[in-house]
Amino acid sequence: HDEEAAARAAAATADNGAPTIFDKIIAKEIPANIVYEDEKVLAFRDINPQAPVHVLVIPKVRDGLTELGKAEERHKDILGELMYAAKIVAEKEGIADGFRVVINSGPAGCQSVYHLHLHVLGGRQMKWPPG
Ligand code: D5M
Repeated sequence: HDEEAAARAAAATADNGAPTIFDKIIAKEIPANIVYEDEKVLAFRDINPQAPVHVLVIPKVRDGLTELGKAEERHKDILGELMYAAKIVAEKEGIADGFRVVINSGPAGCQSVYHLHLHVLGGRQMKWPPG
């Protein structure tokens, strides 16, 4: 059944608090095409780009922030840092006049990597609604 397969796929990628591939990118154990980095955030090109510019912005320390739906009060500062870094990335990539920021949260939000990340997308005309 399609529904069963979808449920299995969602469960397979649901948040279990385990380290993710992004920890290896932060530790520079696997390569990434880094476009911006500061003390708190790292931004690198998505391996499966959905637009001419597709950059992921992540906190260098996850601190339990696996998904936006599980954010707590203590995460408010880093959430602001991530949003501001998205704007810096857009400027660096030359798309500051028009771009999109997406956060997928949880299985129904189509999240696949449980280390909170902002998708910064641009370089083409974006459409609404997203899928
Ligand atoms: O988005 C997770 C995103 O992470 C998805 O667009 C692919 C991307 N990804 C996965 N592995 C890598 C590596 N190694 N480098 C760069 N990008 C990667 P989500 O919102 O969780 O569906």
